[in-house]
Amino acid sequence: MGKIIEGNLDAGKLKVAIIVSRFNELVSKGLLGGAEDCLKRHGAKESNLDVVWVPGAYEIPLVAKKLAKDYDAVICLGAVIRGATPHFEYVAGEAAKGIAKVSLDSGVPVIFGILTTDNLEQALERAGAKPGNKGFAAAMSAIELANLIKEI
Ligand code: INI
Repeated sequence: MGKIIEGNLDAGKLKVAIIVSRFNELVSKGLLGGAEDCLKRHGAKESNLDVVWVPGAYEIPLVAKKLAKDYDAVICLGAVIRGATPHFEYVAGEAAKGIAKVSLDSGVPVIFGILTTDNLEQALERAGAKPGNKGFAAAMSAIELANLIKEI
């Protein structure tokens, strides 16, 4: 049998950037708290964690592209809430496409931690109001992927 390759969950040597959207800031702050909690509990050094605020989810890919040059992983956090506007489809779609493109182009894990929900209540539930903070989950993926990429 060949090798089994896995990324470990030790963040001790990782330099991580977290991009956070100010739009729906209450939700974003919950996601950010979850991501920071996860990284620190997995050994990340505070001096190796940088947080970058952007106006909205639409702006995240451009900033991720810049940051991917200098970090082991980039975590993208925000919330796009459907409401009654078609804006939702454009903002969420472009954010998702842009993040995937930056990750593939750079070879750096760029993690999609952007909630797409029908309403604010659902977004808050996933940002710490109920168990299962998606910011924490995004940070777990970042740690595992960054270490996996180093292994391969
Ligand atoms: N940005 C978000 O992060 N979430 C949203 O729900 C949202 N909505 O609904 O419009 C949103 N719009 C702003 C967008 O991300 C840009 O900041 C703006 O269009 C300027 O480019």
